[in-house]
Amino acid sequence: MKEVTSVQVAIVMGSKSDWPTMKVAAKQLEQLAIPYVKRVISAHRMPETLSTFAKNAATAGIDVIIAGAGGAAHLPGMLAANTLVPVIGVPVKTRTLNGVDSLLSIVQMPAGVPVATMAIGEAGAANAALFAASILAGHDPALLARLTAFREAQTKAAEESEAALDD
Ligand code: RP5
Repeated sequence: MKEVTSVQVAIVMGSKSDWPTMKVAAKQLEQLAIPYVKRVISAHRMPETLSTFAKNAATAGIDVIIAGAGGAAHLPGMLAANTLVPVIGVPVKTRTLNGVDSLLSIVQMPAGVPVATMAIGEAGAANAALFAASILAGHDPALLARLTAFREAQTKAAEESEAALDD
């Protein structure tokens, strides 16, 4: 079994302005006790840094990359182009086009370079963390137990929510 390293997930965002969205992924990882690093790496403003980061990700012990970007959101795709570490893309909601631009930029990858694209915004960020957890849980029984408990608690909360409905 693979040794669990100190950092398993990298949360990468194109701008500091993406952090309110990507923080949701960070909090979800923390809830599941998954170690992560967070980085601001702009595909357009920092192309050399992007390339170096992605090429070194696997040897740095990163098992999954969560990449959030908005607008012409090339970050997840360009990370995926430079590494075999799985990349999960989060389309950040934009002021002008509500994140549909981000979604289409991230999801429409050419065959051969996959990005697992989540929903726009905070739901996508939360699910990116949970998707990363599912990937990692295949080799980590303790994480699998935490993820199972998360799902069970979620189901229980949904079932109990019915009792709080107004007349
Ligand atoms: C993208 O451009 C970033 O991911 C961000 O969502 C968007 C706007 O960036 P800022 O102008 O706020 O830095 O690269």
